[in-house]
Amino acid sequence: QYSTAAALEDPIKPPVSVEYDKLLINGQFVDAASGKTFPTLDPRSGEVIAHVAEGDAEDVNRAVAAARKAFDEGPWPKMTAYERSKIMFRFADLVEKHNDEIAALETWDNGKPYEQSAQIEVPMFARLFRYYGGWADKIHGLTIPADGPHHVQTLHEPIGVAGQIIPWNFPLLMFAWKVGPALACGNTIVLKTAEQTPLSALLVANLLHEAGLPDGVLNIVSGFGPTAGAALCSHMDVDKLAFTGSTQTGKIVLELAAKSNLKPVTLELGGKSPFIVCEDADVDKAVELAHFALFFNQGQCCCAGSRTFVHEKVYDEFVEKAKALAMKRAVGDPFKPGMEQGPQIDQQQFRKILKYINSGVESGATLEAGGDRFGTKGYYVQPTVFSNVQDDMLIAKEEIFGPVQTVLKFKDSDEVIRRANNSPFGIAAGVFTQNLDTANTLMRALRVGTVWINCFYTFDAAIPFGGYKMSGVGREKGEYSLKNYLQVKAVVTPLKNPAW
Ligand code: TXE
Repeated sequence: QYSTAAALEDPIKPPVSVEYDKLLINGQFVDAASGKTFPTLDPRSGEVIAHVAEGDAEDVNRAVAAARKAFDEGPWPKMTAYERSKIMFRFADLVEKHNDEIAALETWDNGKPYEQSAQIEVPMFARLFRYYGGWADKIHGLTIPADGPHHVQTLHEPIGVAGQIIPWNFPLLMFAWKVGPALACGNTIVLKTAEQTPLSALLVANLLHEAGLPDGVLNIVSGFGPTAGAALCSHMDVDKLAFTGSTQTGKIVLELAAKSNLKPVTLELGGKSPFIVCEDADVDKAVELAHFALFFNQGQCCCAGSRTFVHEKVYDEFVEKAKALAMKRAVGDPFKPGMEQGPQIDQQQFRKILKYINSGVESGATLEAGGDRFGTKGYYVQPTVFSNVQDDMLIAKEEIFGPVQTVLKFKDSDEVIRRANNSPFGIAAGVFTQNLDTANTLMRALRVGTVWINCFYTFDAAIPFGGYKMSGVGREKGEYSLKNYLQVKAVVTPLKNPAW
């Protein structure tokens, strides 16, 4: 079954080297004030890729001061919107020019297949910056016909210094989702990357400066959550926070914002998304899409279709085919062509996933495929499928964030709606059906931020994304994301001659 595992003993040498390993403050790459560094590890082997400057509260203070100055004194927020958009377009061009280098660094630090980085994520990153660059000169307020002899208008102004904290599952795309709209609206930024994946952000930030970004507009503090992250959340001079990560940490972020200066917070958190296969489904296609919905990116997606609900009429056939497909999945060194799955991000996540697999077995679910680590080196996990999963099992309730598919059986629409919605999360759902009425019913009944019907992970820059319930607050991407980074100022002037 997993015959290539032996090849993992000798990881392929990545076609890139690490050039940027310091903090980015006021346009300069600098050491941490403490002089400390931390290792970032290769998930294929656990070996050190580089030692990166480790920012803490003092570095956050320096970075926020630089961002504050760049906001208050300009030129960024005061530049013409067209000038800002041109810099963002130029940046997208540079990203495309350096596509393979950026992709290789992303894969080395994160473990995702190189082909995924090079053919999907880096191009999508450039697309996101073009999308937001296109918005920069289309952001404007309204004139409002209020009662009384007044001229009323709104100004849409940048909110100020944005603090942004991102995770490790999509280091580049999370950078684009956060930095793109903030720049388009004229804000300045302090970004804290995830401690597992600090490298690609520093590389692209250098290109952003090459494209003409003024010093101090984007500052990057690599480091850990409870030190650098918490300092950013508590900072009195940060005007807005955007966070992507676990629900547990999201609560801390919100609390720190409330306890300091009540800065507004957008959160994009965990999930346990239903993927619903209806009785009329073409089973072969449903199996393929459900597989993609769960296993893509090593299962490390907040909106992974991690509760696969299958109608009883097609359940047995679905399970057999889902098992066969999982066992065929190409797992291996992410730099090897044709690989679909690389290692998990780190030892902590690797152990967490294996623990959930054990819990699935212990709670009586049927292990159809996988169930163990893959090979003996690094953080690879076998593509795993459980059938006969019940709603009250931990593997059906909690976010596993790994390549573990849990298949549950249902009888009718009302039942599956009730069970799908019976979760504290509400980030996304997949629906697989040929029946328009079923699709219409489910899309309205599901309490989630995105419903993909007969598709999954369609992530166009223009489509808003975010969670209901404990999956988050606010929306990213699309036009909706702009309002996270704007203040609305109402301006009222009396009219001397109300007749005109
Ligand atoms: O998340 P954390 P972790 C889920 C997934 C995963 C679990 C734990 O289930 O298994 O979370 O992952 C920063 N103040 N998701 O531990 O801790 C941290 O440094 C401020 C879902 O990696 O939330 C990193 O930059 N910041 C998810 C970021 O928060 C703090 C993506 C995310 O880390 C902090 C990742 C603090 N006190 C994990 N503590 C998604 N929604 O896509 C940590 N951080």
